[in-house]
Amino acid sequence: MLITGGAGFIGSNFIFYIHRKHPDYNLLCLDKLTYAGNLATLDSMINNKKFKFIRADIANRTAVYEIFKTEKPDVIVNFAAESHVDRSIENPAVFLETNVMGTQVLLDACRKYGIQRYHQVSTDEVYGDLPLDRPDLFFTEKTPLHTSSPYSASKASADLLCNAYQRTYGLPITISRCSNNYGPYQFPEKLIPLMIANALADQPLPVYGEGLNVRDWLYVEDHCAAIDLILERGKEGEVYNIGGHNEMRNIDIVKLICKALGKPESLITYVADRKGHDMRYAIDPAFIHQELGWLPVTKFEDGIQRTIQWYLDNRNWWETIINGEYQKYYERMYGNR
Ligand code: NAD
Ligand code: TDX
Repeated sequence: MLITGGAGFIGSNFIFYIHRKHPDYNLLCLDKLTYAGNLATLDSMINNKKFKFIRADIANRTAVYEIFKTEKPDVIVNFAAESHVDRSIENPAVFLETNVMGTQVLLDACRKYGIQRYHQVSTDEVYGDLPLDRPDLFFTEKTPLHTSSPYSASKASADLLCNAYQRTYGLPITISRCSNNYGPYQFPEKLIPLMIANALADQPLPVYGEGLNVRDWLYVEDHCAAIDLILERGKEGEVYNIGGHNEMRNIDIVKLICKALGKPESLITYVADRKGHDMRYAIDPAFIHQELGWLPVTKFEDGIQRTIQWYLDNRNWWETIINGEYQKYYERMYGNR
């Protein structure tokens, strides 16, 4: 199984999950190790005989073809992406390069060398957003694509390419669109780890706008389990929405983190809103439940406690990141906000 982007947040959790669940699988991780990829995350796998790591860019056709030629993967799960909305607003180009062109290179490699299954890890952001005053509305697999940010536009483009390669060339492709993930090893530029890290340092907690935007949070392992099921029993050409009906306002998440860490809510600082900020995401997971029997197992109350404890126990992992290139990004993003 070739796992691209496996040195990032969800990809690394997927590698751990798959290795536990299917210890006989040979796993190959391909990752460019951008600012978001961290080989230290994969420390526990590096010397494992069932695991191999190759540093490469999915948009580098020569490198990708060479890997397909020599490694002959049966299955590929594509997590590799530029994944942060705020960075896509700053600089969209690299999002198109990795998320669109990179996906195309992988699909072409599958055409050339053959594949049993290509799985594209997509996002609920391809559906755009829902209004706050219509709690009865949810994203289903039939909801039209309607993107807001360069990030979501690049992910939707990749999905359309996957559909086209499935229909035109008959490639065995599945797509999943998941809601917001949280859990261990998430890069501290994203809401939950950023607030944990800042709170622990008694730094301001920058909430965009009024903090009323709603996200539908899923523990990362539940996402991994859903992908594993899709690989085993999903139907080629199908899209599966993944989410656990766990909608929360940003401000409530930040207050919960303050409480859990014994920090005052006076740290909360309202800052300029994100441009084009999506109001509400909410997945209807009925299809994957009915078709594959998937249901999330981790309750938010447990998952968030486990996540906060993980960041307390693994300070070294995220403090190293925060002390590096990330500092310049933080200054650019939040300095004059
Ligand atoms: P992440 O940013 O933590 O990790 C991305 C990984 O991809 C990193 O290891 C990075 O080095 C690697 N990468 C980037 N560009 C690459 C390239 N050109 N070639 C090879 N590797 C490259 O992202 P994440 O949060 O783990 O997200 C993984 C996937 O899941 C993405 O496709 C994202 O769109 C999707 N997704 C994320 C969420 C979420 O809440 N985080 C929700 C739904 C879907
Ligand atoms: O400092 C912050 N303050 C703040 O109020 C940050 C970083 C975020 N926010 C808000 C913006 C969003 O409404 O919190 C919410 C969550 O923000 P992010 O963690 O950046 O996630 P989001 O934009 O919702 O996108 C995430 O979920 C879908 C992932 O980053 C994507 O990769 C995934 O596709």
